[in-house]
Amino acid sequence: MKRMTLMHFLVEQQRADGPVDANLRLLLEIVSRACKAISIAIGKGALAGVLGGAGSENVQGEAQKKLDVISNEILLEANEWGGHLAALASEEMEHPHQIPNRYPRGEYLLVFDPLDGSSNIDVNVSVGTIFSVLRCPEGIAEPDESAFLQPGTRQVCAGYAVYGPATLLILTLGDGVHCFTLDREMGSFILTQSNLSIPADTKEFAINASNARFWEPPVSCYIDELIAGKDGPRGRDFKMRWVASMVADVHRILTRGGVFMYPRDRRDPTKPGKLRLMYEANPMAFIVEQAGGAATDGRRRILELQPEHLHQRVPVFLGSRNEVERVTRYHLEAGA
Ligand code: P6P
Repeated sequence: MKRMTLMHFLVEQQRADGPVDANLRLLLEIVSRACKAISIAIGKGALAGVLGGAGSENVQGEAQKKLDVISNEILLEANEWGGHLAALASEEMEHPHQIPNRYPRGEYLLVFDPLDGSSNIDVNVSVGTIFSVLRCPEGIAEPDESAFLQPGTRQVCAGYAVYGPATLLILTLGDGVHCFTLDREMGSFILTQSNLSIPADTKEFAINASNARFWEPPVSCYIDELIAGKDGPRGRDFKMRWVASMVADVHRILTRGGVFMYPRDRRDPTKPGKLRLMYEANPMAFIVEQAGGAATDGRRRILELQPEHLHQRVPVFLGSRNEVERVTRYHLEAGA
């Protein structure tokens, strides 16, 4: 494959009269540069004194890691001045962040999880940044939470960076999924794979099985069948993987197939799942569908859910289409 940088790719996309205009191109170049800075900060680990807790909690009531806060700051500072954004929202901030008056505003809304899976940081396991881009509704000067509450089908683009053995940037603009690998010497993201495709069938499933006693019956039935393997109704054996870092689990599925599940469970009826719709489920669902996979909340297509608040949680079933359709069917057959 001819070496093409992310910038070159975006210029080509802009020429191709697709969704990429100058401001979206600037937005994506800035986000990719912020992900590079996060990758460098993470890569220093204990040498930079950035491991461990920040001594604060985020809006979810979860203890923040120093790198959660650092990553959030990197993305905020990188995106304030460019004139491409109307506002930003993040898992780490209760309310949307307004663009300071000294800078121009643009038409896009950026919503992100600056460092997903950060509980894995201190044990040196892959983590990532997840982002989603929406258009700000017409005529809104100060976008508040309501401006962000759009279904996932309205996403202009979505992507994630995964900070693993290599730092990768995965991006969809609504016309396939593309993978860029960070060339650390050049400091550029290089296109290394285009039009990623998730196999419709798989032998791998990803779920935190320690929550089994809290699952709804359709989930228990589906997982029991996978565990029964060739002696059960599925007639073949399956393997389980669970990194507990959504970006790492989703990237494996994007690369070789699989089904990722974080179901609703009976522990806390106020929390219909752990993962957040706006900056985890929606961007990942957009990417997975663009790669030929499927993504539901057990009953409905994730991208069609109407968000009710910024930090809303949803159950997530995504990945190889035939498996997602099966577990979704089990939910629908079980009724409400
Ligand atoms: P559990 C990370 O905290 C995260 O939000 C996702 O990245 C990951 O898939 C999930 O939570 C892991 O949850 O309950 O297994 O720790």
